[in-house]
Amino acid sequence: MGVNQLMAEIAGVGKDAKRGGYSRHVYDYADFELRDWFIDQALDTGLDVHTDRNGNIWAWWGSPGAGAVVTGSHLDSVPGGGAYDGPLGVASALAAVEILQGKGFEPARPLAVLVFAEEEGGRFGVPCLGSRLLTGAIDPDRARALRDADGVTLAEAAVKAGHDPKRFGADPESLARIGCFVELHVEQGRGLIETDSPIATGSSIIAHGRYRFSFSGQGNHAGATRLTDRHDPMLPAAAMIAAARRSAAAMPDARATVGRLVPTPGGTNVIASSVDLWLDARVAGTGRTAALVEDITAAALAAAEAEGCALTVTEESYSDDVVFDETLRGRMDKVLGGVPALPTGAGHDAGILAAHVPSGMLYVRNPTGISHAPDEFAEPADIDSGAAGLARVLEELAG
Ligand code: HGY
Ligand code: MN
Ligand code: MN
Repeated sequence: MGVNQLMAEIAGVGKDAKRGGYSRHVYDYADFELRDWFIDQALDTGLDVHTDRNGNIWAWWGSPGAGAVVTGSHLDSVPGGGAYDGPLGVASALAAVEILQGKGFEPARPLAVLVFAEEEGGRFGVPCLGSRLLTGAIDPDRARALRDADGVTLAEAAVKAGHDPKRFGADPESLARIGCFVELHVEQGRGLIETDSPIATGSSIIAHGRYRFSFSGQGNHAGATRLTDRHDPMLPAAAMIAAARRSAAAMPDARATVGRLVPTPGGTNVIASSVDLWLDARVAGTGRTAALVEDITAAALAAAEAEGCALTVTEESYSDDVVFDETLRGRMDKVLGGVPALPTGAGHDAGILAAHVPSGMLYVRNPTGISHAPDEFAEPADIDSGAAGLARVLEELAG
């Protein structure tokens, strides 16, 4: 089945009527539906499927073995996300295998399609959770205890999904099978709009981290409490958001975002007792993300003190700069015919794997340049070019 048909099959799964776009999170109903869809498609394509101890799904063409050429991405989304971020890489991987099977290609080495769990961290807050667990980049006890917005732990959600969370953790045997990893992904910026190429390879990913800022003050009555008697955590929270933009603007090509803010108790006529907000900070260069966060934290602390509030800052995840394997990218380039090589500010499982195995990315043009929002888009013709390009890359690597 062609990649556009595969994408059409899942277009209705996990639609978010309230936010728009899609909300598909690990071990929720949409995830179950997408996992079942992927497994059915993979079995129809003659692949052998198994789910590893960390909830990542492997679909093998040939028996699992060392030196495997692995491709894939993720099926989960951010809240209210687009249709392509993640699923396009999975559908393109399935379509690329079918293209190769259709031309009678026989891989000379094992080949697998891999679907990672919870790449966005949309439910449990840590991005690339499945690939971090696989590679040992996160402590399994910490992972098991991660809680979603309803207080459900990853361990509880995994049990409900039929997995055994006691098995979470580094999986050196599975990791050792990967000879190289290539992830196809919708482009999440304007990099390909300014060129006339429908596809590109990935050159690098800038460092990025997530930090939880918790301001606490004194809950109180919105009408009966004079301004002079207040310790309102919303004030330093607002100051921190403005400081994030100010600090990032002062640092070349830095990015700082607060997209999630949760006041407690959250009443219209109530002065909040505490406010949690999450900073997404990204800038290339060793130590520069830390410097950016320090700058923002200093301003947040000063604002908290001025309002008689307290502040704690917790780093929830961090990924260093990634430069994708030059040799692998050269081999991709050879068969793709000199397409652009794009740096990106978006994190990927390929970025986590890059510390362990030669990894690369193949981007498909997004004419809107918008991602993590319902407007994310890719033209069907460019999507076909992506799957065809991925098939050529897999043929080159597994031939
Ligand atoms: O947030 C990111 O960069 C990726 O989409 N997980
Ligand atoms: Mn994403
Ligand atoms: Mn993604």
